[in-house]
Amino acid sequence: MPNEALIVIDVQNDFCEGGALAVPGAGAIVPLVNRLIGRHDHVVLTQDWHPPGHASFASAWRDAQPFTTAQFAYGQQTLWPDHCVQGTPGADFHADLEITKAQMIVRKGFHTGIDSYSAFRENDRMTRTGLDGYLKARGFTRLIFCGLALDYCVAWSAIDARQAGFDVAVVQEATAAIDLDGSKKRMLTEMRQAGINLHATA
Ligand code: VGL
Ligand code: ZN
Repeated sequence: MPNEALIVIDVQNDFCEGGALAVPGAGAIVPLVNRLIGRHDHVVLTQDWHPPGHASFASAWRDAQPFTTAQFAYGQQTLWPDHCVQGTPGADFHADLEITKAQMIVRKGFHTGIDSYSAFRENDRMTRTGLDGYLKARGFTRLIFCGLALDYCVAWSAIDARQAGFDVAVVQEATAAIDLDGSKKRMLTEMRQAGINLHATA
């Protein structure tokens, strides 16, 4: 469909088995994501792309452990293990991901003091990545999401896409969740409430 784009979120080594922030079941979605890429004319990829010492890394804080939270200028923020550091193998796309067809690659999380789960707006909820302008300029009205992680970057991106006025579907089978403190159930509910179509299968 000419007005539809597939957005593949953060299918990077650090989120896959053996990576610094491995999401359970991540590797298994790659063939399904590739099948979706094969079926779409317009494909956008996103890449989590943090500088060393990024504020979302627990290691950047004194005595902090990953998977706890800290108070940032913009609010409560989860602290993560160091992951997807710019230019490192962990930040590369999964070796089997079919990236050739991608028309656009959006990098996010590069401001040292601000995390960015969403591909549209950083976690301060104010700094914009420019993706909605790009998609609207290209005439897309319907976005299909897949990738990692369902309950963080996929969910936040999909919800922001709805707020930007797009029709939105998430192909749940082609995602995997971190599920930290009930985040999977919570974000599935939030996505449904936002009017996002949650497809079970690819
Ligand atoms: C992500 C946590 C930290 C994601 C990125 O891609 O879902 N989650 N950075
Ligand atoms: Zn990150």
